[in-house]
Amino acid sequence: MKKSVVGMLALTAMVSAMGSAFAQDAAKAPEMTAAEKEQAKKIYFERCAGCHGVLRKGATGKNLEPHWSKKDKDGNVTEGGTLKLGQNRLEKIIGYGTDGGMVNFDDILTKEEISLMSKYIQNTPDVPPEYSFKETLDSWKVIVPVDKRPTKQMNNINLKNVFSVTLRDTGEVALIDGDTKEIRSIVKTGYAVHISRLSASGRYVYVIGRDGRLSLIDLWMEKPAVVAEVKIGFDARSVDTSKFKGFEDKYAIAGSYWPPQYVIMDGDTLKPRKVVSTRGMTVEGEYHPEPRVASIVASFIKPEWVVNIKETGQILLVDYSDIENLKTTTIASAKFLHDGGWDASKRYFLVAANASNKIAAVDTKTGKLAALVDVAKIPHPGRGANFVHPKFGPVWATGHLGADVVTLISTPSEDKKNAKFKEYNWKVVQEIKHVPGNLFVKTHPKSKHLWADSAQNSDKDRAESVSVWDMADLSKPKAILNVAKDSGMPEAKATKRAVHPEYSADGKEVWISLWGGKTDQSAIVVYDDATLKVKKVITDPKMITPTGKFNVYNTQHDIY
Ligand code: DHE
Repeated sequence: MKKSVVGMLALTAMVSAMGSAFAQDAAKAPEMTAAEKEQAKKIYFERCAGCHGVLRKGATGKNLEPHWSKKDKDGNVTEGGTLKLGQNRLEKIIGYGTDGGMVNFDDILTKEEISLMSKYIQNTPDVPPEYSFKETLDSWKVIVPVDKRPTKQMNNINLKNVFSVTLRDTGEVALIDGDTKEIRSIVKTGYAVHISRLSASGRYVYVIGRDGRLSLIDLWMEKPAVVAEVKIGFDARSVDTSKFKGFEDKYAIAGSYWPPQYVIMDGDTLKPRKVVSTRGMTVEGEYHPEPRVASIVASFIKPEWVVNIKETGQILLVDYSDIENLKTTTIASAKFLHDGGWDASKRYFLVAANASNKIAAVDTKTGKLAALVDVAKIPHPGRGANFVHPKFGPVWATGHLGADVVTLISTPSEDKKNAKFKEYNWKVVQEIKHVPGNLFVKTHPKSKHLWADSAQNSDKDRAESVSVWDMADLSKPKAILNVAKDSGMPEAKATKRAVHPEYSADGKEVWISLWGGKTDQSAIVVYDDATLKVKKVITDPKMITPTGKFNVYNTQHDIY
């Protein structure tokens, strides 16, 4: 046979082998109707994309691409993609969760939905559309123009002690008077608001929905209401405002998960000014198509925002003093940046690189990485907690989703009386025994207590409880409070997760959300921080799935 014919045959054989391999994989991916795909796409966005990514490349959660594989150093495949896992295994993982930190979805999704999602993730992910500056601008709405807004506070609410409470599944935020515990207003917002942040003056609350809708609430109105809105992307988690002297209430910035970009806006109207993409190289030098914007925080010492890019592990210091000629410092840390908070001096921002099991600390004074601290599995601090440890001096605390500890990291202090603790700086000085599934830790400068939830723990009793330590004796919790029982609400089969401790402005009360099912009435249980006794249970038929609660004063001043 002629050489070229042999070559042709070999090529044909290779193409047909490839074809059949693809055909085989394609055949293995379960078929779905257009309607099933649409339904699954919606559930994926609402429940899965946050951890696994829109393109399913993984971050906090595992990679969910059909053909993905993980190899060891010798090239042997150690883990396969969703096609390799197959329908039965996927249904079990989604239903019952994993030891790796994935929660069980059998009380959130029906059996049919779990089966549907298992099919969906064996199919190739769709790439959602981009979202331009023009589209952002077109979505912008001013509901009450600045000159039609009050010039002074028109209500009798103590604006230093309001709580902006996410009602996750109704797409609303409840503004609750911290003094009287009355719901003063419920405003319509984007879907599943993630966080509320305050303007430097404390007048405006900014809330960002998972669907990218950013709403601006004016607390001075007789009944606080939304005065402006803009859609900054399709999927979002973070927002903050300009807090440096001379820029108070001037700008807002919101970060998007999809498309991966951030938007700078005018602070009092949300008029979009600039969209900046975050696509680029990871700290390991690989291109990533979906580097999502995780936490954003405003510096008090410079006209800068700290913008944490999840998949690339790059921390951006975005200088907003001249947004037309935007200057950005890019600091390499570790992949999978997520949530974080300031140290007590507000010079260092500590952010969890959660799936890298590290905490990155950035020095916002020098614009450099101060430390990359190895910690236990999947740190999840929320904003963390600052206090003075009896033996190690100033520390910042983080909880963990994947480990049974609360980690204390020593932080620098310019106060001479703390000079003796310098040798501990940026070291893990203690791991306090807790349980896995901790989402948020919290304390207050006026409190003696450290609070930690265990909302994602697989045990119902623990998921419904919070632990409280006396900071003078961290050897064991002073109390484990079963918030569900303390609420006096009827028992339910579904877990009511006790989540997100938040202090009142005076540091005397701790508010915990009891996050029940979508159709259950939930509650906020208010504890007296000194006695650990229930002071008030805030319930209302309108109180559906409360999650994050943001005391406006503590949020405005980053007190935690
Ligand atoms: Fe959050 C903070 C992302 C799941 C409640 N969450 C944050 C931040 C990010 C983030 C990036 C930091 C914002 C900042 O400070 O600028 N959260 C994500 C996710 O990607 C994830 C893992 C999955 C998802 O699909 O969203 C996720 N988060 C949850 C929840 O399931 C929680 C408990 C309830 C909910 O809203 O769905 C939840 N996240 C919160 C809260 C904060 C938060 C209450 C703010 C903590 C604070 O005290 O500031």
